This record gives sequence, C-alpha cells and structure tokens, in this order.
Amino acid sequence: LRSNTISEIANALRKGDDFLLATHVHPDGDGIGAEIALALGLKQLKKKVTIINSDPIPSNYCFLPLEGLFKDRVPRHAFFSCAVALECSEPERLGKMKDAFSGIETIINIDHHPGNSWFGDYNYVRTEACAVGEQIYDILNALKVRIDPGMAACIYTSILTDTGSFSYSNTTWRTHEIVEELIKLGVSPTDIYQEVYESNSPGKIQLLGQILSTLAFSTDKRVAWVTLTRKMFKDTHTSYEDAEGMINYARSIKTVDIAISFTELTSGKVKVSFRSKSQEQDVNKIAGMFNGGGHTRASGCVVDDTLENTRKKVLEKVLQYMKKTDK
Ligand SMILES: [Mn+2]
Repeated sequence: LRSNTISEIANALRKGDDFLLATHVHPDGDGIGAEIALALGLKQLKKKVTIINSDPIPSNYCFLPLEGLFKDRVPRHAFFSCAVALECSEPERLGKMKDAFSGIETIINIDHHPGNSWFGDYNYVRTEACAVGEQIYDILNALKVRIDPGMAACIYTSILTDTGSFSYSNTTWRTHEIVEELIKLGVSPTDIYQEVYESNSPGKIQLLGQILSTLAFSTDKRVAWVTLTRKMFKDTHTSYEDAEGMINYARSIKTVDIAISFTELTSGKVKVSFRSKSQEQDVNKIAGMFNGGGHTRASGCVVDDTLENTRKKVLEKVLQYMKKTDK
C-alpha cells in the first residue's frame, strides 16, 4: 500500500460533484479546521459540499466560517458522489457517519496518523504533516484554489491546536513556513488564540479544578494520571469536549514521562488517553495492548470495564512497559 500523490488526490477531488465531508467523533481543532477549509475550497470550484460530523462542534471553534456548511444528520434521499474522511485512522472513527460513508462510491481518506488503516479508495496519509490542516493547505494549492482569510483562519486553527501552540515535536520549519503564508493572508494569531483558548466557561475551569485534585503518581513520579468521572461533568455542567487537553497538565510536570487520563464514558466504558514526552516511550504501543492506537506521543483506547479495574490494568501495563524500555 502506498499513499496517493497529491495530484492524484487533487484529480479525484476535481472529478467529484456532490461531496460529503466528516471528521472523527468528538471533533477537535484540526479536524474541524481541515474540513471547513476543504469545503470552502471545493465551493470555490463550484462543487456541492455538506459537512456532517458524528458530534457537535465545541463552542470555541464556532468563530470559524461555518456559514451553512454543516448539517446535523444525513438528509433523506441525499446523494453524494464522493466522501472525504478527515483525521480518521479507520472508518470507526467516523462514529455515526460510518454507515453513510459506506454507501458512497468514492471515499477519500486524508489523515496523518501512523496507524491509518487505508480504508479509502484514495488515501492521502502523511505522518510527517503536523496537522491534517497542513495537508489541506497543500491540496488547496494543488487545486489552485485561492486561499481566502476565512480558509486561512481554519488552517491556522488546525495547526495551532495540533502542535500544542507550536510546542510539540511535530512543529517544523514547514509548519512555520505555512503559518507565515497564513498570516500574510490576514490571520491574526492573537484573535485566534483568544477564540480557541480564552473562551472558557466558568464550569470548564471548575472542571479543571476537580480533575487536578485527582492527580496521582507512580512511586518514581515518572507516570502521572488524572481521573474524570461522569459526576464531575454533571456537577460543573460541562461535556467531554471541555476536558480536551487537560491531560497536558499531568504531562507538564518535569519528572513525568507518561501522562494518562481515565475518563468514565456515559456508556459505562472508560476512555484512556496517553501522552508521552519522548520517542523512547511509545504510547501507541501501550494503547495497542488495549485495541487502541494513535501516535508515538499521543494515543488512546476504550476499555470495557469499571474505572477502578481499568486504572489497575492499564497502570500495570504502563509500568511493565517502562521497566522494559529502561533496560
Ligand atoms: Mn490532527
């Protein structure tokens, strides 16, 4: 299997007429920025485009030019000739949209996760891209689309959020080269930063307080974890989206190599997220032990067990893994 070239992707997009775009469940800044930028680019080429995600857009991304692009569900008798999955390593990541995709003739899979299952008729998978937004930037240029300020804001949001505000190891000269172009096109880094990171509700910060009070460590303080219960979300009137990025507080501790968050889902299952600080601690492997996946330094899995049992099982594997890699 090989990734299609950018011109093959551009040709496939040129051929389509009616597009359905979607990103993964619990959409993040990268998925949302990428799908809106691509939708606006396709509209410039006079294509029909609809975006339908499995879950709603978090409020801090609603400043982006959503302008009638989104629908809540697939309309009856809708016809799409081409579907584009953004930032989905496998069809399951599409959530409720998985079935809608399976009936569409051409599927284009655009992603930067190393574990991508190549489920598309066309696959544009570039693990070296800092964000799917970067891949969309390249695709829009290949399509000779004029990137307007709204599209630039979307791509900037993708890159800002997926690089942890230009701090993660995926930040390269290429990242900054694209950002240079985006700023020239009218992006205001200050405005976007405020919209994305300084638009918190009081409840979200109360939730943060509750989460941090659960912070716990391994004896050598190299592993830190936090626990998020359903009750915390209920008490603070918040949702899962409000907990995005909170694991990074555990990772920000100097002694910590691996940070973990355990989130109790409404289904009763437990979502486990992993963050690692170095290439040596490959948390993609750890998530893989529980049928999950992701990147070397950021991964996740869902465990069908109680919060307490999951914590025990996962921590055991993590400590075992660290002992092995230390040798
Ligand atoms: Mn991404």
